[in-house]
Amino acid sequence: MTFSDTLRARLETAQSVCVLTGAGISAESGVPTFRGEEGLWKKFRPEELANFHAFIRNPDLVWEWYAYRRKLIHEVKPNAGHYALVELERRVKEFTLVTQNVDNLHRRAGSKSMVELHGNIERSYCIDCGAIVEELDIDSLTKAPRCVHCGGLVRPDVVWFGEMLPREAFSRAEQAARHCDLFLCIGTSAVVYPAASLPYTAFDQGAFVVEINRERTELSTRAHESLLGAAGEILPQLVSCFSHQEGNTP
Ligand code: BV8
Ligand code: ZN
Repeated sequence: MTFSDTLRARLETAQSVCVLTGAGISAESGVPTFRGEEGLWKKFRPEELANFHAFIRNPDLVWEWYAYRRKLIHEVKPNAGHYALVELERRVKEFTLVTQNVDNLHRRAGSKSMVELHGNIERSYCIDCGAIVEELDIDSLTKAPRCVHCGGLVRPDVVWFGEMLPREAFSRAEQAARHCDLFLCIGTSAVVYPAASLPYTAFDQGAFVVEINRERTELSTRAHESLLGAAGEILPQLVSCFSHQEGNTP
């Protein structure tokens, strides 16, 4: 892919980079996205599964759906797009990766400076006493487990629709969007708020906003550059344009 001279210049001079990723960056690992033809919402209704009331109404159904997604995630690996962001983190002085994904693939690829806005499917907690549940052999469970301390229902540690994002996580993400000079928005339909507000926050303070997506989104008309294609192909080429900054060579 050829990049414009403006984009190249921005990549070479960027001092502070903020990246927002969505389900699209994991698509090439084999993880289904939410919207689009093969999306999860085509088969399942988010209202029935990704919200607290659905969980209280039918905890075993919701738990089974997350167990299915967790099992699928255990069978896949990070892809070239995830690894390109690990390399980018090594090359720039200030770097924050903000992900909407709950699939843990960025962490498995080796990303360090990262914010999980919507939680992580590998973690669970008790809705009554809040106890974090680690030791459960979750994959063998088909029913929503009960807390060993108080008997309360155990839920996945993900942010459902209608729930607040973790305060510290979102404020870190906002800070990064406010102070970056380059914002990369990768593999997201940019429709779920407040995560989708971050590229606009960056744009409004003068950052150069680049979108990488297989198709155009609501953000495409506002981004300075919209690169159409697969994240796993574009990102390695994009990252190779960043020169190592002193004090950051591995
Ligand atoms: C909140 C986690 C404050 C769990 C998810 C009414 C009542 C309450 C709230 C609202 C309301 N109306 C609107 C809202 C706000 C709501 C919202 O934004 N709704 C939208 C849909 C209109 N937001 C919330 O509820 C948030 N909380 O607002 O709290 C509040 C509280 C009470 C009352 C009012 C307000 C919570 C949002 C978090 C919800 N949790 N999931 C789980 O994963 O199971 S959302 C879900 O969507 C995922 O987390 C996902 O991360 C997120 C965004 O989706 P994407 O990642 O963008 O994925 P998508 O499939 O959409 O797109 C993939 C893209 O990749 C596509 O563009 C595709 O072209 C591209 N692509 C595909 N392959 C590739 C690729 N790109 C590059 N390369 C490829 N190879
Ligand atoms: Zn408990």
